[in-house]
Amino acid sequence: MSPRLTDLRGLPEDVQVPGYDRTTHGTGIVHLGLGAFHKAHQAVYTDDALGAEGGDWRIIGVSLRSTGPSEELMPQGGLYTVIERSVDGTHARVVGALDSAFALRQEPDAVEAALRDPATKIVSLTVTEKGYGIDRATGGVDRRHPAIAADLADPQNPQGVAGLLVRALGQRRTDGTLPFTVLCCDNLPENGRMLCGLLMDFARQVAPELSEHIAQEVAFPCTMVDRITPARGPATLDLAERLIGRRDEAAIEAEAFRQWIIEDDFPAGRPAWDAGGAIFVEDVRPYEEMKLRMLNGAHSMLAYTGFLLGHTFVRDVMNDPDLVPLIKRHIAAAAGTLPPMPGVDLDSYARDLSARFANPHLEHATYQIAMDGSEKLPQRVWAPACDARQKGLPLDAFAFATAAWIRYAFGRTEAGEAYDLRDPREAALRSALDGTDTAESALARLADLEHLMPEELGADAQWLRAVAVRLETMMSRGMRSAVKRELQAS
Ligand code: CS2
Repeated sequence: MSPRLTDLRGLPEDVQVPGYDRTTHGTGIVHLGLGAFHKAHQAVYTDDALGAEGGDWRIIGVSLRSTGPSEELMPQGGLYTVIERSVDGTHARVVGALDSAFALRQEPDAVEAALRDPATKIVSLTVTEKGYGIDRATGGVDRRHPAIAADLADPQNPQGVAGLLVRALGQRRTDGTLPFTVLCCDNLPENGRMLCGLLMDFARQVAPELSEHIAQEVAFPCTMVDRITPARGPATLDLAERLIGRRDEAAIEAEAFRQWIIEDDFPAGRPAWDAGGAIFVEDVRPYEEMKLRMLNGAHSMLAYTGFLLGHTFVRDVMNDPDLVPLIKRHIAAAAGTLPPMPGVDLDSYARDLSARFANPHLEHATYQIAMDGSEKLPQRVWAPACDARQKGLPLDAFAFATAAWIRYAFGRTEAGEAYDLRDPREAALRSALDGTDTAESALARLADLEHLMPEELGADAQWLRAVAVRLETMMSRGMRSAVKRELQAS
């Protein structure tokens, strides 16, 4: 076995390495949610920014729950490899932007100190949609969320995002330190504004004077983030070893494409992320809707449909001639709900998406994307369905995606094999569907679940019929028949 990656000496020439001396740059960012996506996205942009313009912007990464990332990264001094994979080839890049990595559960004091440190100018987050504990109906905290409940009960020992950030912002205020900018990088609509509302509501309940401070003094720029980054497969570490000649326990794989659109609102400064290709705009919303509805919406649709047809990876779905036209139809239907976007060619964006999904080198599991549907479908499928309704556009694509998700939520393959939904509302979904044997009753029970589907859709007979007809075919004749029928009708 090769020696472990601990420094940059003697790496093969074709491996890209940081274009700056790591030891001369201090930290300026704390990142919460140290998963593969952060390592493939914001950390890479920061690496580019450090190479181009320097600055004290290295990152302290924090995992809120797991200990894996810090155990992998700390022995490597924060270094890790991103293996970029596209049809044009495979390219290894060692990223130097991470300074250190902590597991909150093991080192809460180090995390507290990092968030309180005047050097920290930005706190960025990728904790997934379900990580925040937001009540989508009110925009405030969801008291049933485990971390919210724990942090409301014991705000001095926070475990979740709201608890950590509100305590740190309070400490900084007491210390006379300017607040950090909070940069949400999850696939949520108006993610910065959403997080601001969440923190204000949490503060109202534990330290009311802070709520106004957060509203007035803390910046929450919204962002659109994009890079397809599958969960690491068993072959990733061996591939990294072949490419860099070292053992890298923290290596990840991602597509070559990446995009980051950010509202430029960083009162305490920011890295030159534009050096890595990030685009700064005044209003992220059109880009975020484009991505959530076209990319993520199609992803969810193909994940449920593909999983039930026995396709393990997205690339397998893209090799199924029945599914490709339906995926393209979904992408086009999503595009139809968007306002015109000057300077953006939605047709070419759509074509690129199909090519990205078909990337033969990525093992992106349909089961991974299928996770957390109750948190994803509202912005990916139901928001565009509502807009399509209002514009008098066809609802078929959204109804098909919704039916596929409900079929998936029964938790059994067509061969009768049980699987976990891996959804924060798994128990509620399962008990709603338990014993239902008709599509109408399944849909009616889900439409009755609080804070799930928009009321507007639940009350629309045409929509309910469009979903139920498709679900009925999926339940009685199977997914392949439902797909064929859809193809004939479209
Ligand atoms: C995917 C996203 O897992 C999912 O739900 O749709 O993670 C997707 O790969 C990224 O948003 C791409 O930027």
